[in-house]
Amino acid sequence: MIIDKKLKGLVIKKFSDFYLVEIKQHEDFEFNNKFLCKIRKSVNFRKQLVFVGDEVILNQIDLNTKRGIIESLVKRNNLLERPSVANISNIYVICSVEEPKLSLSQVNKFLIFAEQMGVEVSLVLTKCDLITEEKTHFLVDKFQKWGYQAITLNLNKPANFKKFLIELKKKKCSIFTGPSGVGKTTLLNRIIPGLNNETAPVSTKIKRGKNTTRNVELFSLSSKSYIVDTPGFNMQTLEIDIRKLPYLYPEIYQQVVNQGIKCKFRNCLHINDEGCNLNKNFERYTLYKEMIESFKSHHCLIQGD
Ligand SMILES: Nc1nc2c(ncn2[C@@H]2O[C@H](COP(=O)(O)OP(=O)(O)O)[C@@H](O)[C@H]2O)c(=O)[nH]1
Ligand SMILES: [Mg+2]
Ligand SMILES: [Zn+2]
Repeated sequence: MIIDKKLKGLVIKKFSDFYLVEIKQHEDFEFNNKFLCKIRKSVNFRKQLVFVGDEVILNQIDLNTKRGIIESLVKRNNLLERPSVANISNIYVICSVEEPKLSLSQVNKFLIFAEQMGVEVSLVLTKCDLITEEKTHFLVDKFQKWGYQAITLNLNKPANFKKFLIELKKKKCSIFTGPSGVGKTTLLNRIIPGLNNETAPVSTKIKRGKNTTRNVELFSLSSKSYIVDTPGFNMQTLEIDIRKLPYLYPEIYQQVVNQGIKCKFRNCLHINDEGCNLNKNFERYTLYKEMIESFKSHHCLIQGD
């Protein structure tokens, strides 16, 4: 039976020529809501332009063969590259407090990388079971000052994980990023029942490339929430307009945007004191300054996995 109606769906997985598209339960029909779809040949958008996370309009939905045809693409909000995922609403920067040791400069780079996507950014500290409660509080305090309410995960405190899961179920489409070995895959395996992706301690991790054949896939967490399973972000180049950099630091944009401080020069990078009215008395200022300097000489690389 073919439904003679256009319906909106979400691309949850992409194969070479096919797209797995999920349609939310529709009032008129009862059906398995995943359809294997191809793009209509005559349409004037090219097939490589549809990504996981994209909303598409389907036609000729066949309930027996679970096939459909993609008619058109709904305008997307954003597109993350390498891996390509559309319409992300939340980026969670995952870092471990130990094994591997927390590097503030690395956390900073991942946060900035996430912020430039223009979506909601959160920080998750894993492996808090490896440090004392005092140290955990110290870190939460530190990142609070950076502008982030860090979520702390601890193997001995399942309540923290439950709370995190409840939060994720309220977000439209979340993705994890962060250094290798911090526990991203372990977390995803707990969040998505039956996923069973391979995890490994840093010491035994094989260099990048191991997981790259795995496809990006969206998993539904609730009726309005998805999480992205990805083989990871590879080496990323932070290619950001240097003038935008100050706006990616909550400590700076709060002063500039909310408090309305004005410096003498428009596009002030807040590096020199002359005519600059930024209060530089915040912890991350040194990291900010270093990033500005490194942007002036070369692009700044961060290593994911
Ligand atoms: N102690 C401790 N170890 C963890 C925790 N989460 C993950 N691990 C371990 O950290 C290692 C790396 O985890 P993995 O999920 O592969 O990290 P990924 O590279 O970020 O995907 C594995 O050996 C995990 O068992 C945690 O909360 N506490
Ligand atoms: Mg992993
Ligand atoms: Zn300034």
